[in-house]
Amino acid sequence: MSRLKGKLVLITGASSGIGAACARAFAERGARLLLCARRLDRLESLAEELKECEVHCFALDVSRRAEVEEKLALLPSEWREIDILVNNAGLSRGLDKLHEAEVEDWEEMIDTNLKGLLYVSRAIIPGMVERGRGQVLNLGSIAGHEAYPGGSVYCATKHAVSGLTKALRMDLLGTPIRVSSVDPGMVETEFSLVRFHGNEEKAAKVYQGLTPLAPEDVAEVVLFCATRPPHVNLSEVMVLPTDQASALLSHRK
Ligand code: NDP
Ligand code: 8X3
Repeated sequence: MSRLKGKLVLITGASSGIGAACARAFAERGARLLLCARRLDRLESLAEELKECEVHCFALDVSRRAEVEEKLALLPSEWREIDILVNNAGLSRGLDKLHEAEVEDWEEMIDTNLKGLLYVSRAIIPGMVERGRGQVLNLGSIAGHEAYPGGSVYCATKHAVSGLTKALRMDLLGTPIRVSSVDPGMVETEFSLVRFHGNEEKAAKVYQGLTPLAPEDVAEVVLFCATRPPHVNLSEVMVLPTDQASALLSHRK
């Protein structure tokens, strides 16, 4: 029987890309899904697609601390005992030199990728500790291991995710709760469109001449982490397209 049957999985940023692909992958294995993001209409369409499975969607901006605390505390009772938290919500804004970049872009990345992930984790992990079961899967990035020009603050947030994931694993040592980070290279999602503030031409260039990962490729890795036996914790998994060797080195035809 699937290890995930009936397990309650909370996925942040499930309205697009990797988060939506994770929702589909967990749904196929019989999990119950709590899906959140800011675009509720997108979540509702996804829930409609997954109607064979139990899904509860709600609008949540992870960067708003009071909203995170309130909405997660007010979940209906049958949706409170979260077994698996997929901290996926995140974005990049801009690819500008640090001394030329927009401060608003930095704040959005820090507030979402770092503070948002922390707010959600702080709200959910105490219940896992109390119940003596749970798993936290954080979406890091190759940008959490390497830096690249123009990526200063995005890379800083993903380095921070790497650091806090390691420390959290230490904090939870002695409990059965597993903590992993899944760290992809280039994945074709709305990520680059968001980075370039909706400029489709610039976004398309990121993947030109190479085969990037699809969001489903990353979801399979997340699912693999979630389906290991309880004594096995994949602490950190980096997954790159074959056409990418490092943050700065890709093969393009
Ligand atoms: P997408 O832009 O396709 O998806 C990002 C998701 O995050 C959306 O569902 C978006 O939903 C949600 N989100 C953004 N801001 C917030 C917020 N404030 N509150 C709640 N949800 C939010 O990009 P990806 O799927 O590629 O990105 C998912 C994760 O993977 C991110 O953490 C990203 O950094 C990471 N990653 C991506 C890589 C890539 O190359 N694509 C590579 C490595 C890591 P909404 O707008 O509806 O709120
Ligand atoms: C997304 C991958 O290389 O664009 O985290 O930063 S990269």
